Amino acid sequence: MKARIVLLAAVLTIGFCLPLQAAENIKLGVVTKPGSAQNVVADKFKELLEAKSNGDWTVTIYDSGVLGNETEMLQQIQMNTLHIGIITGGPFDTFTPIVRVINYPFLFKDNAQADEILDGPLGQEILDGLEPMGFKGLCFSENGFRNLTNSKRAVKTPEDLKGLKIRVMNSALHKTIWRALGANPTPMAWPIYTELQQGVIDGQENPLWVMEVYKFYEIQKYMTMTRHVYSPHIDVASLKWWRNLDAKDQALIAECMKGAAKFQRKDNRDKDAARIKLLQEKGMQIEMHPDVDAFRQKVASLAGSDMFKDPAVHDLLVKMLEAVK
Ligand code: EAX
Repeated sequence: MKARIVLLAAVLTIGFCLPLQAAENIKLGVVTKPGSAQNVVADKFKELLEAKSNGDWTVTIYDSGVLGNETEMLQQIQMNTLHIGIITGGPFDTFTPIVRVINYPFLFKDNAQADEILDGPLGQEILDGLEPMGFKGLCFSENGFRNLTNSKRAVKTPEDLKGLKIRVMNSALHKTIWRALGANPTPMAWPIYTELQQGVIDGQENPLWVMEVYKFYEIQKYMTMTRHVYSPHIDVASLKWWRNLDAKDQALIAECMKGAAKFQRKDNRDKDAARIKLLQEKGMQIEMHPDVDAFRQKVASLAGSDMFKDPAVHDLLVKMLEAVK
């Protein structure tokens, strides 16, 4: 009898000590709702990882801000209560000024250049630069080139921005950009439909998909194709969590996230032409050819400003500006 109890205890102990056989679950957060750029990345990542791991990994997506705004999700990732986030570049600004280098205005000429730089060594430097803050940067997917919308008037030159209250992301750089352009910037977390509807703010800036998915055409009459900032998502994992994974799992997760990012960037770009048509049909008045040079001149001295006073960040910006020439 005693021997049997000892045997049972031994079996139970071994059972509890063995590595988990059941699927491991990844908790992934996005602030946006289904159909959004971030959600396309999240859905594709889930599909790829669950298929390639033969079910050893499962992914649960928490979307529509159920975990809080993007700043709050980044804090959860730092604490490892959230494993992965697909987070817009802007809100990283409050964690580290290094991301200002990729949110720099009028940086990339086009999509191809954004891909080349962000998938190359400079992009990797930015991802590595997130580690001291507790983030494992996996790769970049995209929100896309940002454009201005507002409810008050057609905007073609920076002069037209005077007095307009424009919502910006929680990013000191974005606020500085819009102040330099002559608008009245108000930082605010996502989502912002109610604030636009109630007139707390006159306008906002985001890529085309946002105007469609969030139905901004209902409450924003004017759009200007400023393409002032190329806005990546940074796809990040909790560094604490990441360091406890074995190398094989790390490689698989990184590969699936890169695959998802690649898929999503193409998907987003393929849909842009149809979006412009749809937004026009919905009644938006779109300024296709604003005076981009005038906008560019207003922010030309930004590289020498306080935003880039950290020498390491400034050096990286100089390298970046050289690379995009
Ligand atoms: O994707 O806060 C913002 O303006 C972001 O672009 C938001 O995540 C929508």
